[in-house]
Amino acid sequence: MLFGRRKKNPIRIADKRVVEWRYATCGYCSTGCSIEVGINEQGTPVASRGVADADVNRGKLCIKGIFEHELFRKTAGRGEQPLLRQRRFEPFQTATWEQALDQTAAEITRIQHSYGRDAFAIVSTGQIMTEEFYTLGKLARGIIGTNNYDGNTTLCMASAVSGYKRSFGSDGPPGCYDDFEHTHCLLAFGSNLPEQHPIIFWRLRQALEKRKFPIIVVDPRVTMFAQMADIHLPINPGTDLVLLNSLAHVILKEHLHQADYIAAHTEGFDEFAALVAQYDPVSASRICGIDSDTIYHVARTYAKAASAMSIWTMGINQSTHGSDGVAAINNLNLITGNIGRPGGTSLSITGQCNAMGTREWSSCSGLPGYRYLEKEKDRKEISAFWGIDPEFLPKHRGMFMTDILPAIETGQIKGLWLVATNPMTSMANTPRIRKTLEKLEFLVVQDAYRDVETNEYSHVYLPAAIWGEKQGCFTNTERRVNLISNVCPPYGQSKPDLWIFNEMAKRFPHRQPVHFPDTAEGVFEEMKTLSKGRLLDLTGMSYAKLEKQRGLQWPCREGQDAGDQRLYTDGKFEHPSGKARLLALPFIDNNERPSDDYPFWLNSGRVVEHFHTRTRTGKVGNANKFSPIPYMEMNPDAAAQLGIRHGEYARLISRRSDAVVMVQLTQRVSPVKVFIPFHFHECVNRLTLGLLDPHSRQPAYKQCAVRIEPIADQQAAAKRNHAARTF
Ligand SMILES: Nc1nc2c(c(=O)[nH]1)N[C@H]1C(S)=C(S)[C@@H](COP(=O)(O)OP(=O)(O)OC[C@H]3O[C@@H](n4cnc5c(=O)[nH]c(N)nc54)[C@H](O)[C@@H]3O)O[C@H]1N2
Ligand SMILES: Nc1nc2c(c(=O)[nH]1)N[C@H]1C(S)=C(S)[C@@H](COP(=O)(O)OP(=O)(O)OC[C@H]3O[C@@H](n4cnc5c(=O)[nH]c(N)nc54)[C@H](O)[C@@H]3O)O[C@H]1N2
Ligand code: SF4
Ligand SMILES: [Mo]
Repeated sequence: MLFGRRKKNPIRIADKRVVEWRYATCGYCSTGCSIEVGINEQGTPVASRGVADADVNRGKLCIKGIFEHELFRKTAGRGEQPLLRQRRFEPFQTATWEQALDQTAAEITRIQHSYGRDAFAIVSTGQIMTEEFYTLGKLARGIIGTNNYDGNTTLCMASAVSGYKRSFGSDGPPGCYDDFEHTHCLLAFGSNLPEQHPIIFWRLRQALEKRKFPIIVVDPRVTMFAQMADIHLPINPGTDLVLLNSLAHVILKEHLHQADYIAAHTEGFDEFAALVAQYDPVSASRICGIDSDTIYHVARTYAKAASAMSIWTMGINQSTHGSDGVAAINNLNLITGNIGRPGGTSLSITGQCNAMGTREWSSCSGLPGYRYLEKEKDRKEISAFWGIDPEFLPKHRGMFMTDILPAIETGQIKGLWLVATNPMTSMANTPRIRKTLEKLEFLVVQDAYRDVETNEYSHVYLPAAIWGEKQGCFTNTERRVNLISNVCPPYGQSKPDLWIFNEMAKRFPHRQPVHFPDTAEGVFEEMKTLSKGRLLDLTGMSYAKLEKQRGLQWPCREGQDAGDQRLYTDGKFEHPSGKARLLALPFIDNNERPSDDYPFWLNSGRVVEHFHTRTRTGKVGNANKFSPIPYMEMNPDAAAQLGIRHGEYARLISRRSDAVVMVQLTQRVSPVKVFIPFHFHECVNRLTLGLLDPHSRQPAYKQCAVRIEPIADQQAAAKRNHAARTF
């Protein structure tokens, strides 16, 4: 008997006539997949493939990576040449690079002279190369000299950075993907790994195929990850800290903690134990919505596992107690002795392709190489190395991105330079951001795409080259430094960000004579020198070695063949005492909550096919076609009560503003919650409040209250939506 089709119809892969494959690293998420872009005889990028011998992705790519070569050909909306205008909203005039850079430098100088050095702010990103971050940091701190310099990583990784610093004395995720191969229990908080980090998820699946271990997913929504988990904890929004304190409560009460590890390697135990004593599972369950039996079960499973690891992403970081949530995850791993061991770790899954590079080298929150502005020794070291007056450096970090925008509102900041970030779409409360940007005397937008919404408010637009059009490194979630090497030339007259920063530095000759290497490799060598002997030692790396070994994890010291897989393996931490800190973290309930007028919890996040504000995936047909318009996940019972049907448009109203979305009915969300992907302009962020975490200043994008109304005129809503969304 014959099963299946008699005649197989093998998939034919079109011959793209590739003559050369060029090595790079994917420019979307922080997984850090090694990619090769195929070039045809005409020099056009025509295909992408995963690199088989790269440890991260082992030949695989996700849907975004596999179509990445299309970015070099789909040039709709790309910036071809610099643009200038005297007044915002007037038509732009094309300009030469000279004119655009001169104009920008003149405005920076004017604003600083009139209002003080800190009245000009700079906000960068997690999406340029580490060499570019380092150079921008040198320019911002050493030449322009503004303390109001930060990155969009405040929207993304700030809570992880802050939590790691508070617990371990330094930033730096201590684990790696190989931990999946060794762990006996994985606990994931607010992370939808299969969609947001598909290849890290694939690594996890591979480990699970060899050896079964429990997967526990904490997420208010039934995500793809929750669906494959052994245990799903549908937590009440914004209450992870309560659950974490309660897990610790059970572990201490039942003596499941590692007393020897705690005594040898931590401090603060007594205060911590006294605090978690108040979080018995019955009381905790009333706040976090997870029943007490399940809390006991998870606590015992985690603590009794031979090794256990926690991962988390935005469900923790984007919260009013994001930093505390991170520190509480670190607490859990410290009391169970799960730090720096194979399969035992506290691993922040990072976000953007180079979210790590900005944390390490950008000088946004401090000085390069995890140095602090607050430490005199660090200021002296860097000022001597750059050749600047140490007094020129501020003694404390300045404003975070989320404080810079309100400071424009109050007139404290008059000029802004945005590098590779699109706050008009990505910041909470769009109507407020709109009014804020209108107040600026001068805005310069440096972005690969001129159609990026924020550019509507700029005076100068500087067109940047995208990742494959330049050279440099990204650091991924497991601290692996990966190389990208000039896959093709920059589009039009666009220029690598490194070139733009170097050219800008030349326009402040009267300030301080600082050396700026011309090439990315020259900058990398400078960073290596500064990294020597530090936690993030790079001295054992070179560009050639990075390509040959498909990335290297830091620390990688001189003479080392490969980098260290894990941090803190000896139980020594970066606090002056050498110990990690167990922190007592009381829960404060300060979120906006559903009420009679606004009865739904609004949650927001991502889908696999899109990246952020869609400047890129919105133009790639094979990504955009899956969700070309904004939509909302809504529970069928809640929709029925309001008379809303699947596929219809509905209006959401929050205390900030309103938005119209198409309704997708699904059991993924409970009747009191809705979820909207944040990729669309004038959509979910018109509604969000974005209360800030007190330590990290990261916005709580995932919790606010809305009301939902059906729309009578469906045709008008569809027309409006279609017109507004298609590129
Ligand atoms: N396809 C794709 N991949 C991406 C990106 C992209 O835009 N598209 N962006 C990259 C970037 S920069 C980032 S930061 C990462 C983000 O990666 P993730 O954090 O995994 O993605 P999100 O969808 O933002 O949020 C994850 C989950 O948090 C849950 N959540 C909401 N509130 C809570 C809560 O109170 N507690 C808990 N425990 N969970 C909660 C949401 O329901 C959601 O499922 O993805 C990276 N990868
Ligand atoms: N409601 C809600 N809002 C959110 C989130 C959420 O979960 N919910 N998540 C937040 C998070 S985690 C993040 S990371 C932010 C992301 O928010 P943004 O950083 O504002 O979003 P992107 O679309 O990634 O913007 C990056 C820009 O850089 C440009 N670009 C790409 N490569 C280059 C380059 O090499 N050089 C230059 N100069 N430009 C380049 C792109 O065209 C794009 O315009 O959004 C945040 N906003
Ligand atoms: S998992 Fe992330 S890094 Fe890998 S191909 Fe997909 S988007 Fe790129
Ligand atoms: Mo992010």
